[in-house]
Amino acid sequence: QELDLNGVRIIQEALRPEAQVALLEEVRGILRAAPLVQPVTPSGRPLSVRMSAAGDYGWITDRGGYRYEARHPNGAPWPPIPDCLLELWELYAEANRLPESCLVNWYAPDARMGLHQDNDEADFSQPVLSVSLGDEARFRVGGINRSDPTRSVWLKSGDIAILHGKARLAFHGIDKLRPNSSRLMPSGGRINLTLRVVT
Ligand code: MD3
Ligand code: FE
Repeated sequence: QELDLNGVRIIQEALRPEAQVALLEEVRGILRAAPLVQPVTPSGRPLSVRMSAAGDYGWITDRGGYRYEARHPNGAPWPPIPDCLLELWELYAEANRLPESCLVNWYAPDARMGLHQDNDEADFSQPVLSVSLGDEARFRVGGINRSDPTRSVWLKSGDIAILHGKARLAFHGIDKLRPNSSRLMPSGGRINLTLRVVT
């Protein structure tokens, strides 16, 4: 039920099925106000993951670089972070600040996320909390150097991961999804929510 992967704390089945359904409804509300976009890297390569956000800031990448912005690319402010997510932060993050951003990552069945480091935030002493919904995903985490050995685990719908301490700057990524592995979204795919302190 609880697992440690290179310093990443994983709480399996933290959300019961009913809580997952309720959270999915909140995510649909976020996406009505802030539609998913397919971001491109600064070099112009599209990511396979589509993204949106809630909170004071959302993470953006385009020809202008990687950064946090207070508005959706369409000019609208990001919608607020749902209370149920703030409660999960309170319960699990052991942070001394409130989250300023909830990144919404949408994985179509063939989407991936290459090994990367999250370093666009100003305060690495604050954790990142991630919630997975929908199809299972092979999550890989290494160390603070790209060449460090990695370990991997399947993240399932309702699992929470907390990245704190040394793991906060660990390289990590999503290798692949397991198709039709969850009944939460019958048409498949995966949503990952990450709560972060940004400033
Ligand atoms: C380890 N998301 O949004 S969540 C990301 O499943 C991201 O969408 C993946 O990597 C996803 O940046 C993985 C788990 C996660 C999130 C942030 C981390 C692991 C992390 C930050 C540092 C180390
Ligand atoms: Fe990341």
